[in-house]
Amino acid sequence: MYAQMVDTGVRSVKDAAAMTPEEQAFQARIDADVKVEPKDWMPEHYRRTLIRQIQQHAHSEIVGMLPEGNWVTRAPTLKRKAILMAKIQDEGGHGLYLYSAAETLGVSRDDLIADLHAGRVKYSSIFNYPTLTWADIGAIGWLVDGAAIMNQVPLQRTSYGPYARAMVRICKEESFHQRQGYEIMMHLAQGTPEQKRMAQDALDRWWQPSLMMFGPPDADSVHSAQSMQWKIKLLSNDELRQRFVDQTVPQADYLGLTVPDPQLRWNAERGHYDFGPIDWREFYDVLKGNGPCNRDRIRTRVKAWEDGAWVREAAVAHAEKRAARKAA
Ligand code: FAQ
Repeated sequence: MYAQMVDTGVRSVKDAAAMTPEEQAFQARIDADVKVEPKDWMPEHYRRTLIRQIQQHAHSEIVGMLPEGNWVTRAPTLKRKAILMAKIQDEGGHGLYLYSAAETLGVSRDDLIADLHAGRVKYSSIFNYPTLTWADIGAIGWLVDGAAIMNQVPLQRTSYGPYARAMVRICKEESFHQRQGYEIMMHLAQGTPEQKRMAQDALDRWWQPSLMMFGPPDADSVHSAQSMQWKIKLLSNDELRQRFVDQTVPQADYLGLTVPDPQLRWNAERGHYDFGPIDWREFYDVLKGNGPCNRDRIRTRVKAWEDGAWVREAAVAHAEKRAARKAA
């Protein structure tokens, strides 16, 4: 179902001697932490890498609304329902900032969305798993938003100005989302034995997919070397994954829940948790479109897009009328 739309064409980084004078000047600005802005000259590969990453990120926010949307009508209380709806709206807003950031690179939002719907571009693997119980909503906030923040806080310093600035508000909101998820888990973990079992079951199912969110191991990450040279990415996939494990394991301990990894243990020498192997076959299988929910997610997005056509048409007609009135 997925095919790679944008081949950045870069598999290894160029050293200064192989760069054109323009590329050298560009790299010097990146090295000096000067932000790249839309009208600045940039290497074509830099532009295409950003379009790939930002659109994948935007699509993830929008598709990420679906697993949670599944629980709006079944949230256990009115307060939980209101909080969940606000969170889902925030994710929609994040998608919109990110599509806007991508548009500054000369692509149209309609084209990006058409590529998502045709299965030509990726969105985060995590959103192809189902939300089976209310505890999954807690686990998404705690683990998925937790992983998203771990990755996105450094992106506030990414080299492309519009992307970095979009991240500032997104990170603030994601950190609220993470806390609301943890609070749901806390209630369940301190609730009846059945509620605690639900919380443990959600952790069991969401742990590995959350670790996969950070992308393949560094040795298999095709884009990392170039993206880090350009400061599109500030930290590597494995580095962020380790930070996430180190931060999250004590939180699970506090909840009285068990991280589903028999090899997990504190390594005093490294000052980090060691953890067991990740099932990368499952990750690549989900990327190929074979996760439990891939087909359903795209079908739902396409339907929402088609059902919303009249709203977009009405908004354009209204904008045209206003512009004509102003010109008259
Ligand atoms: N899922 O060479 P790398 C959220 C692909 S937002 C699917 O390491 P890169 C909010 C990768 O695209 C979550 N595909 O790639 C929320 C590449 O394929 P390509 C999204 C993945 O770009 C919370 C190939 O594997 N966040 O959750 C994944 O250097 C709750 C090789 O990988 C972002 O997008 C994956 N997990 O590093 C919403 C953050 N990982 O394109 C609702 C920005 C890798 O060549 C509820 N993105 N791939 O065909 C990034 O930081 C990076 O793009 C990485 C991947 C770290 C995701």
